[in-house]
Amino acid sequence: MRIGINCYPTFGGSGVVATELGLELAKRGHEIHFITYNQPVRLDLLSNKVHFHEVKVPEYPLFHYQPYELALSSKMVDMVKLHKIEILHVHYAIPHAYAAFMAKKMLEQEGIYIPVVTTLHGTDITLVGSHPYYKPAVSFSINMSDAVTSVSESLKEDTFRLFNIKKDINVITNFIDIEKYKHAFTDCQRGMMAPDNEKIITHISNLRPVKRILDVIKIFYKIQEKIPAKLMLIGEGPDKEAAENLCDELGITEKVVFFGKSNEIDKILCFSDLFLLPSETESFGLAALEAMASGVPVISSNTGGIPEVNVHGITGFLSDVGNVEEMSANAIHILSDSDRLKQFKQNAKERSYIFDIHKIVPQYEKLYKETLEKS
Ligand code: GMT
Repeated sequence: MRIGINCYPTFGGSGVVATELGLELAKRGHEIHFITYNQPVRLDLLSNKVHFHEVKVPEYPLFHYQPYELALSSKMVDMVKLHKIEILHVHYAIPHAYAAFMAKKMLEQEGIYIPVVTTLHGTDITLVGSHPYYKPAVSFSINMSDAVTSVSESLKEDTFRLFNIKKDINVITNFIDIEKYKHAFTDCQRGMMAPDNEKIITHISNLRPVKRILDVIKIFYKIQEKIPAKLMLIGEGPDKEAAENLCDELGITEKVVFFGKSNEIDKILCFSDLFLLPSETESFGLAALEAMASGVPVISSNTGGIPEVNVHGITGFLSDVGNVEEMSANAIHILSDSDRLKQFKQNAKERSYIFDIHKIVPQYEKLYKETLEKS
């Protein structure tokens, strides 16, 4: 199949999932066309099967807001015609599903039919999409998609609860390439990060309010009171400064490393003992899955789709959002006994296998085929 993929080309989970999906589909013989405003961060391999088409938005002083959707839908039209793309798969409804619908309508005028698959990722539904200013357009573009997928059961339920959706929603979970995480802990050069007696706690996110970074710091503060530990924070975002200030206030600045954005999270996860994800809401929690695939247990909130990934008492522990006391007690429980820690690490790794890329990507292929057959 010739498949057009549109996503945010950034470090966020939806862009990562879209990119990894495209690369795997290419390995399986499909021709993939990424249509995005930058080359996606994890797209390091262009080939005769993987193409990147940049959406350019010319600046014009008249516009207070530059019309990105217009440029995107025009680029979709041009690329579908030029490369004979058969199906468009857009990740994150806003504004991609809307732009794809416009492209589809423009192409129809020229006698070309292109089905659109929309994958809902989370905040496009729960935080941003359900805002009254966007809701009618988001509802409309989901209903107009030829097929809709969500990354968890929880997100599917949220979508039906928050929008008037008349379409079926297929749950196709996020995934990871298990092969990439197959390394022994001894390869990790852990000693560069911390002495043997210190535990390494990790958090990876875009440091936005929804991630509750201050809870991450508070949980870590309580852990390090009982167990020698370091905190590795990976990512950039608006709450970074508040996190730095809290570390300073609590006197733990020397124990916290702010890494910034990284393309090598598997290397950082490799020497981690515990992952923290106390988010306010999370449709899936790809970062938690990536941690688990590296054999890192997860202390998380029990919100959204996280319980579909992290299993309470097996791969980590789940608590109510904001329950920092319980989260730190659970973290200390795991970290304080080396046999217990070993068992949780093993459980986390084993659990991640059910989300292996080779099990999930065929579900998208099947959906594309069915959608094309219906059209
Ligand atoms: O978490 C974010 O703020 C980024 C966002 C995105 O669109 O990249 O992540 C969402 O999609 C990921 C991939 O499907 C999910 O793993 C995240 O749970 C989801 N984030 C939220 O729901 C907050």
